[in-house]
Amino acid sequence: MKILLVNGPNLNMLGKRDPKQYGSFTLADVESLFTARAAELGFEAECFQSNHEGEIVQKLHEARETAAGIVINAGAFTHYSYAIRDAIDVTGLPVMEVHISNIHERESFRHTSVIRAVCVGQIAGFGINSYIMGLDQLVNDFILKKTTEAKPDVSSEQQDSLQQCRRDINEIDSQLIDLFVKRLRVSERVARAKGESGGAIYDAARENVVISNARGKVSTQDGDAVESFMRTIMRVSRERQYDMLSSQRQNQNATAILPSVADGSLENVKCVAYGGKVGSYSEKAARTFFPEAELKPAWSFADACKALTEREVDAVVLPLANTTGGPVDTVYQLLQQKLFIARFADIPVEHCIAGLPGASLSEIKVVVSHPQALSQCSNKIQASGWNQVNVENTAYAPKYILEKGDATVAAICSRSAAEEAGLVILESNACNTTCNQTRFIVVTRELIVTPDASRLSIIMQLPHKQGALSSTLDVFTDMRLNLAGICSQPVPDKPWEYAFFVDIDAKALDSAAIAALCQLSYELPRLQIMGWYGAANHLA
Ligand code: CA2
Repeated sequence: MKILLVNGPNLNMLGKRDPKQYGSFTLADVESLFTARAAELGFEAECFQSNHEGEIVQKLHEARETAAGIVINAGAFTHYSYAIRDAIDVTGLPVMEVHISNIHERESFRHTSVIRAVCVGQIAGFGINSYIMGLDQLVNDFILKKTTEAKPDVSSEQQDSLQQCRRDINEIDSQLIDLFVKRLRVSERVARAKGESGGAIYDAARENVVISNARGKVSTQDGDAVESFMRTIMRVSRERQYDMLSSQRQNQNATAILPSVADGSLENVKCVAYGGKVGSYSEKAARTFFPEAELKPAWSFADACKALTEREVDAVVLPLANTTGGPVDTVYQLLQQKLFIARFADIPVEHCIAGLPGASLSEIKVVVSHPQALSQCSNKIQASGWNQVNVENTAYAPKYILEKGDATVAAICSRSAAEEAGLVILESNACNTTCNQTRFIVVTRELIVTPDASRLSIIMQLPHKQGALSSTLDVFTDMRLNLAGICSQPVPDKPWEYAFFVDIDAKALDSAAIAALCQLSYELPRLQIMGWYGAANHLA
């Protein structure tokens, strides 16, 4: 089986002039390398070069009968010869377009290839290797695969028209891409103008006019598709504009509160509040975060936050979520005040069942704990048919048991809280899973961004309109940002309104994340930065 290599005008001059652009290898070098590689792949190469359009057209026609595929560097004909384009098309063979130089980085007339849509691919910019890469790709993906792949159950006529459809789509895509890039350039000019005048990037009224004009141009049947297309184009264009503005740190709302360098630290935290009492999981977490600090127990999570806002303590440690029980709703509610997350740690949690001395597991009728701990042990509770009593914190459960003095009532709490109260452990780990973990956070009054920050947490409130959540999430996708988590919580005092808590994987002051913040701060009714923080293993 033969592979034809076609080189177009002036390529016979390779190695004789212009080595900067085309290297110092000659056409003979190209042809012998190509022939050797084709032989390795099990094909015979036929090499052809001409400076004349008609001769190239003629050669392509002949290849219909003689070759299994073609690699072509059509030289400058690439950019304007419809005759060569049509000749490639009539071969019906897989044809790979190659170029020595990267035509997309050169003069603009070289950016267009009129043969691209009738070729299976284009490889440009790898010097003499473009020929080899093109050959490998052609053989492996379009000749060998085709012969080994089971033929789909469609007639050859259908195959032809499918191929034609694909070519048409390739051609249309390449026009769309050119136009879209042109549009992006104009958007950049708009951003520069708005940067100078301070004008808003998002202009809902203008976008609605664009949408209704677009709808007006097409039939009702295509209206929705055209609207979605235009909205996507406008969103991506806005993203480019916000990116430009945020990199100049101009004209921003949310990003104005961000420091320009991430050099914050928790070094000055001397006094820390936590919800619960000595022996609680929160105390253990607070100790993990701050081995040297003075720790102050508070009756509730809300009291701990009050101590922070009233400047009685420098930080608060709170449980945010659990791997079995999910989000700790009260903490999410508290975070909606202007408080910030400065660190997190995931701490394994094992709840035990503890009773009065002399109690036995088989006689227990009621268990007492925080609702989160009860839900983390729900399998055991349901299987045993126990009634449940809620208390404010797992660490308060032992006190409840002591005060009740009833051997049929047991606490679900940490081993240390049980032992401290003098209770006996009736069962060591009553959790539904053996890998139960709680995420604890350090909360501060100010935003502290440490250099090792890896997670950005925000609260967003969305407009009440169709597609609001998905188009907001698209901003993160477009900025190549990974969402580590999202959950919704009711907004206090606003019935049936919800705030979305979003965790984003982003290194401290990452520029894509800043651009996203800049954009969302303009486009959403509310955007609050909750923190840009790292894990607790290295406390700064
Ligand atoms: O980069 C390529 O391979 C090109 O196809 C080369 C063409 C050019 O018109 C295309 O835009 C890109 C030109 C080949 C000219 O070759 C010369 C070789 C040596 C000295 C002068 C020209």
